[in-house]
Amino acid sequence: MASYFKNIGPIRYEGLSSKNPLAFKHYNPDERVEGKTMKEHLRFSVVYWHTFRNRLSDPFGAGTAVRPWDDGTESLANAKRRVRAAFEFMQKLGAPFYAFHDRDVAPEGATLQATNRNLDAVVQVLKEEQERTGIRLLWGTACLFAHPRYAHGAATSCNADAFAYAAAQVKKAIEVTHELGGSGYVFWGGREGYSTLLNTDLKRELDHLARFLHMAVDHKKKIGFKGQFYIEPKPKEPTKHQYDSDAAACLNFLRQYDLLGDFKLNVETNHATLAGHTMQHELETAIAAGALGSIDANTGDLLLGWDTDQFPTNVYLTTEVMLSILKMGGLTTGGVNFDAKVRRESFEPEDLFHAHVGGMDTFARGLKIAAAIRADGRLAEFVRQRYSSWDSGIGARIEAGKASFQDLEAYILRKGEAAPNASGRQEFLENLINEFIA
Ligand code: XLS
Ligand code: NI
Ligand code: NI
Repeated sequence: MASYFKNIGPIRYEGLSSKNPLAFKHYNPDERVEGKTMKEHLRFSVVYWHTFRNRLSDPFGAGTAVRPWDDGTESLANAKRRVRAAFEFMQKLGAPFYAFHDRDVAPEGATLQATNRNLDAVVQVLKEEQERTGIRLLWGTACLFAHPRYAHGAATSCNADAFAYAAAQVKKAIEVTHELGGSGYVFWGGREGYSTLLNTDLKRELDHLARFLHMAVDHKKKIGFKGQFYIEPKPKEPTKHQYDSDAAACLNFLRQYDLLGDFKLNVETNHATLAGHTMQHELETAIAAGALGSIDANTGDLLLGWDTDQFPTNVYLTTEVMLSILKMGGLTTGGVNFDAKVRRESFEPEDLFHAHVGGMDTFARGLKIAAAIRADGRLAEFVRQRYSSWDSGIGARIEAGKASFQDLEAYILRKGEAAPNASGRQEFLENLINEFIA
């Protein structure tokens, strides 16, 4: 079989003393943390779109990516060769999962039939490569934002035909995800939003989106697909406002339209930033609703106001993420999916390895640090203590629903003044975290 990364061997764990840039210093797949291996905890996933389709262009200049296996054409032969290159890359990296959009893997044809035939042909190659390598599909999705027919949106388009086309496309994308044994399917509403409310019937569009998702759930059941459905929140870009603007907005939408039982959230770091939140805020919001499913692991640049999708390198960030995920009890169907791209200046194939090795090591460090913080116990104990007034007495009665406003008035009249507050000790806690990061 042809090799597309001849100069690069399998990436191995060499530990902290290694100076080999293409080795893991922290990610040791078989090392156990809190009773599971790192591989089981982190469930790393490579995204097809940024890693194998992104030419690294920007609004000011052409693509710079050097990808010797890709002849730049939309031919089926090129698409199939790309699959081989992708699986060689993922196997050498040791990533157990990948994710794709339908249009990332196979070219569009002149008709939907022709497009679906192309997709089926490439899916056969994906299947072969999955079997050969043991790499699995974390989730599939449909690209409902690139084609001009979706200019006004897909499930929220003013044009019913665009909605119908999107439904046909998603039907097929769910079917191929099922065929490939995917553990999930993502809905990211790239153009499900508006540019101006002057031309937008917001209520009608939201109703349509809900109708679309209900049809997706029906189809999922019909074909027996057991994977998890996710919604991926993002506030803007490409639209001015997207309906799935953040975790809270998604949860409200899902609850309002009776979809919460069938969806979880796929939370992305850079989207949290664009929404004016921290990743930790988004994760905790999803977890509080029992709805965190998976994460798109990347990071933005605070000086650039768009979705720069950089690889995560900040250990503080990954520590916070892993603290939340461990507290939740770990990922099940989801994973740590690197929805991230190398910079335009990092155009060589080797850069794809550096980027992923760095992201994986940063998450492995975050995992180990979070586990150490949990084993130490002081952070959790502080939070437990902080809420101890709710464990007995009046607090316990309120929590149990056994107190009315009248009871609480009588209680305070009897007592005179509330018990004094204790310090929140934010700085102490920040220092505590740094003790483990150092
Ligand atoms: C774009 C989104 C997208 C989804 C998949 O900003 O992150 O890549 O993850 O459609
Ligand atoms: Ni994403
Ligand atoms: Ni994104």
